[in-house]
Amino acid sequence: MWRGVIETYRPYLPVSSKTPIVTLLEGNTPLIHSQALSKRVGRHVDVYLKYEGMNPTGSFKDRGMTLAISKALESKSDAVLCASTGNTSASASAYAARAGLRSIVLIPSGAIALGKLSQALIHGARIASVEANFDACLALVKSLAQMHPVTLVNSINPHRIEGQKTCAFEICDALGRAPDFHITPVGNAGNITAQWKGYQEYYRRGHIRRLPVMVGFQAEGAAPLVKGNIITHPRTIATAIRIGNPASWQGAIAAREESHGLIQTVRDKEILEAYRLLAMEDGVFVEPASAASVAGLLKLSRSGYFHSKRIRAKRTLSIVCILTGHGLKDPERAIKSIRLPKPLPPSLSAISKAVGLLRRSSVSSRGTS
Ligand code: AN7
Repeated sequence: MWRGVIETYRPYLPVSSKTPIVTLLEGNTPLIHSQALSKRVGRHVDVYLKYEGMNPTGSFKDRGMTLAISKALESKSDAVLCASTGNTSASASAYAARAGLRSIVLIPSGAIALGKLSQALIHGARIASVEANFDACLALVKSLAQMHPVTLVNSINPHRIEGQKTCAFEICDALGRAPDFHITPVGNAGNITAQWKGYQEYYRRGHIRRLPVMVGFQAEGAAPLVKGNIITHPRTIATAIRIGNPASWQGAIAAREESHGLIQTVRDKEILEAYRLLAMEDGVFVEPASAASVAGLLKLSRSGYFHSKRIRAKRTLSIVCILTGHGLKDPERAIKSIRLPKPLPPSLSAISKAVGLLRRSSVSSRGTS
């Protein structure tokens, strides 16, 4: 039986026999081969999707939160605090509920997806909906954490990074080696930092013989790491990564430099195309921010990046795209991107016509039926 990321990777994590383990059995998410994307990228390339939306609260945050909340409990904290574009607050409030801790979350008012808000509400978080963006909320929780005896569970909490590195372990365990390329959306940059740390630790322990090239994608209107400066008013439809001053800035740059990787931008239009493509061709429903990795994959592919790498490598290349959050987090976006069906009378002919089920005999007389 799967026992969650802490029990599975205990020797790699800062826990002891005294740590009370708070888990929802996160991790062990599917690594799905995508025939559709492999074909699009080209011959001798295998594209895999690490579907982190399958975690208990629907995002990768659970990997870090199981550890952050377990350590908060161990240190006798009675409340946890975070700022969030939605997923961190969903995860923190669920794990805090399970641990019997109070959770307090600051969210940018009107800027988080409905599913995520509903999670924080139902798990009993005290929610402050702040008239400011995520970066301002993060600055506020840092101050609050200094003034009150509460544990900050944003990714500046090192336990979050420790837990999240298990994503890299799982990918290596599943493939039997590291992928050639690891592509991930980047917002506050905790995840790319954690994933790189995970690969490095597996490398140092001799579990893998090569490290992957780390590739991050930010939304064009929220790309401080690409532009090289803080973005005061970040903009993107991908609300999860609408972040202008990432906390793990240095970690992301180190991952890029040390792995000879890239951090680039994708436009909202490209994100939405990848979002629909994943749903329509792979049957995988993600939230818009998660589609940034696949949008980036396709952008790099069009530029010939993988082709030249493959020629040099003289073998099949493997690429893993991290799909950070579930599509059901943001149902409004799905409904906005596809036309909603109109209500119909309960009549066979009206329904058949609407759903494109033409009777054989009527195919030849289309338009007259
Ligand atoms: C679906 O919940 O920052 O680069 O407050 O929810 O580690 O920040 C969420 C980030 C990617 C970016 N995909 O990860 C929050 C928050 C999804 C996300 C990211 C987030 P980081």
